Amino acid sequence: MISKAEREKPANEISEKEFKARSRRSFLTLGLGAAGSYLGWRWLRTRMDEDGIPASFRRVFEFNQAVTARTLFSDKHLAPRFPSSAAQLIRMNGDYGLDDDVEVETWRLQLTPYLNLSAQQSLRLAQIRQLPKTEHVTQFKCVEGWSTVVHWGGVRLSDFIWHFAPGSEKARYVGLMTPDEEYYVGIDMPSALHPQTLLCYEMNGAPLTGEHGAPLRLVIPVKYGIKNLKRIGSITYTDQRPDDYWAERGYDYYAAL
Ligand SMILES: Nc1nc2c(c(=O)[nH]1)N[C@H]1C(S)=C(S)[C@@H](COP(=O)(O)O)O[C@H]1N2
Ligand SMILES: [Mo]
Repeated sequence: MISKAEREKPANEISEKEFKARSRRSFLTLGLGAAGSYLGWRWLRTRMDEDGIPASFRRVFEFNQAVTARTLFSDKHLAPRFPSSAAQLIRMNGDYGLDDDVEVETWRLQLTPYLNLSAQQSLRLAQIRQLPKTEHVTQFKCVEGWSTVVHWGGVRLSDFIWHFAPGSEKARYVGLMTPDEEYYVGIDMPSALHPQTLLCYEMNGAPLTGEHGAPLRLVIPVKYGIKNLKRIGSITYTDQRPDDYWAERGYDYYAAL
């Protein structure tokens, strides 16, 4: 379970300055180590890659970056965060469940709490937006082999649960579906409660567009794109493993990164 302090800690991106300082520090540490050996240096010199950085050096640097990402950036296994200047436009991929036009005014999120601990609810976007806004800049990865750094804004799914369906965090799964039920995903509760798991209404500082899942989409950086359901119509808390569109077609149910 995530502590109160952890929940309230902002998931915002680190500043660009800090990001650069961290990279510089790890680079310098490695640089000193490499300089220690003249023979090593000679060997490195013979293996420059296209940027003039020795290939073996780069490999160590990249490995070091990955370790840095895990140890410094992530107390609780946070996905690596990037400066907002690294955010890019993401391609549109996958349009199951996006056929109908959906207006923010008429759209409602149908919420079915765990074991009916509280009543079913039909929520407007304005109600959801009242929860604390959370942003992060993270890498979005599709199983097809591409990735994009995106700046997301919305509310934490954990905040949403505690506010609208307290007790539902005891369920084993969260099931999400598009309004027309054409696309659907199942998320294990630990991943749903992860501090970077968001119900998003903003992308790169602008309101989410229709093709990217307006009015509200799931962004879950600990999982592949297939789990990041666009245009949520319903959320259900349950112990039965919810149906999952791509799991039914042979993909791993958890699609964890
Ligand atoms: N409703 C819906 N959500 C979806 C999909 C889809 O087909 N329909 N495709 C998924 C896949 S495979 C990916 S990679 C991402 C792509 O999100 P994007 O279009 O914002 O880049 O959306 C995910 N969510
Ligand atoms: Mo994808």
